[in-house]
Amino acid sequence: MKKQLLTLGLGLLTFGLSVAQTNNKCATMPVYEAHSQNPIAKANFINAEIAAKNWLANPLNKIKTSQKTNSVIMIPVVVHVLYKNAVQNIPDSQIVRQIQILNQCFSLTNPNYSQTRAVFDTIGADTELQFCLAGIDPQGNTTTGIIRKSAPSNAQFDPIFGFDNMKSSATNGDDPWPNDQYLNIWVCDMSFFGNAFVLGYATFPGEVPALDGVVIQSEYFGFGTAAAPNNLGRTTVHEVGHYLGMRHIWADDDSQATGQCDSTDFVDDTPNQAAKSESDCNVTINSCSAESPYWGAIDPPDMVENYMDYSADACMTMFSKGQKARMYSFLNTDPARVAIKTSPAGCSTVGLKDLYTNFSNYVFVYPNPANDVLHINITQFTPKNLTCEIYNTTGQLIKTIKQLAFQNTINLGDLVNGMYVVKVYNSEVNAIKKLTVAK
Ligand SMILES: [Ca+2]
Ligand SMILES: [Ca+2]
Ligand SMILES: [Zn+2]
Repeated sequence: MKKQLLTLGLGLLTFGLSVAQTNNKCATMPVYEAHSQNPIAKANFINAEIAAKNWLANPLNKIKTSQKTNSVIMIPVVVHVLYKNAVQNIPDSQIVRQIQILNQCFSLTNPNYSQTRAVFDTIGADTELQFCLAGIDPQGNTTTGIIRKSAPSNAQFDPIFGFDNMKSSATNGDDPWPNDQYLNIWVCDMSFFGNAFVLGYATFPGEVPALDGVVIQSEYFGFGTAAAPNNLGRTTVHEVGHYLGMRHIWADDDSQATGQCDSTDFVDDTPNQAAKSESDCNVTINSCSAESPYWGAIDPPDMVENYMDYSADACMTMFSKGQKARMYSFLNTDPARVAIKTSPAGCSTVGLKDLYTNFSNYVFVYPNPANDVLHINITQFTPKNLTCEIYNTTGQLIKTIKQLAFQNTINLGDLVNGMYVVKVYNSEVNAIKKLTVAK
């Protein structure tokens, strides 16, 4: 056992160092390798993969997943916020916002889907999976679906020496809720010597219940405090993809400088890809020309739009239909993933109430000071018929924008420098923000 742990530590240490050097994002694969050292877990992973492949080999199932059923599966989420300081105790609005981003990305209603290149825009998938903060806790009581727990400042959650510590109260973390009823997401500080080199990691179907779920570095959850390129909540979308069985689109064979085209993510319509993207949006790369029969005579470029690449968040727009099929192959075979589809946990209405009580916390107006363009982002369960009005300091109405969406871009070209008041409201909610225009 000791030897195993030592190997594990060294393996992850190497990973950590290589991450720091190469701008990696996700620790899912090294964690998978580490967990697989437990023979029971390893057998479970293999069995989950075989069962899923067999399910998908049935042509009827393949057809089923390629069509929209118009019945949405709701997955209840519990978010364990573990904080060592006030900043890491992220606000409800940031959590609710992440849930909305998940829902947009999994239903193809993310605003940036329109940027998807034409070669891929017919294979984007509405996965018909949605997520909500859980409404009932394991004891049967109503809940916000959010747990907050203060951790000592010396608590280690890094994936080198504090491996999986966030998943147990015995190691300053928080125990998971049953993984057959809840998707557990731990939001915590995984930095190592002050270096947050891991954005997140997840466990694949077949994981033991005590470790199953997703872990995200605090500032990357929701529209957190992180700067581009990892600022639009796609880290959690990527990790929930892993939780549903998705592999990296380049299939993790890029350890050699030249990359490789001979491995697979087990999905036909995601093009073969030699190496991960480097947190960018390089649409010129076509790293592999040998593609699956799905593509026929076409040799598509690398799908940097895919959530399972390492592209910049702003570039990530889609899961493919083939990935949706693979998700459903686990959702129909892995016992925990099958069970969560009919979880009795329901959806929290408590979080929703907070949105109406503290609407201002859910309205993001930036940049401030602004130049020519202002963004107004509004978070989940965006109330209908929202109007934005911009007033100058004498109370004169300068600009009106009706029917605000989740994300709005407003041209300020006609505003002179000075102070303004931005009002966002409908018949039920009202938020006031101060704005400086400086050109
Ligand atoms: Ca593929
Ligand atoms: Ca190609
Ligand atoms: Zn990953």
